[in-house]
Amino acid sequence: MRVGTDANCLFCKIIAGEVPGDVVHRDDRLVAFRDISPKAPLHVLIAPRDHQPNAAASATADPTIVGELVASAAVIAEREGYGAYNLLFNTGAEAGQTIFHTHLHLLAGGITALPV
Ligand code: IU
Repeated sequence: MRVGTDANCLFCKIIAGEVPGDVVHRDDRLVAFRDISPKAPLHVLIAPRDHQPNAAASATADPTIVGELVASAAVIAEREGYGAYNLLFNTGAEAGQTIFHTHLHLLAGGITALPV
């Protein structure tokens, strides 16, 4: 599958390593990095390399990718020492989405505020 990027997208730049990010996992399909403004002791964003504006668009473009994000969240949470966690996709500006590159919020250890 051809991986699309958007030259104006911050998360595309973090994924490409052009902008620094606290990356906790990267592979050929996705990149995971710590949220710059964490809302829980563990707050990681897991983003597909392929630029799509939200999770629904990613699921349409690449039907397996959303499952891969969720599976990656489980691995990262366990590695960070958390057996329980919350997952969230904000979709649409009215729902609090601010970065229009698909990302799954992984939160664990006690949410202090919703990441919206
Ligand atoms: P949202 O679902 O689009 O609202 O989430 C965007 C997240 O990206 C939000 O939690 C920000 O704190 C986070 N973030 C980041 O980790 N690094 C950045 O440089 C910027 C935003 I700008």
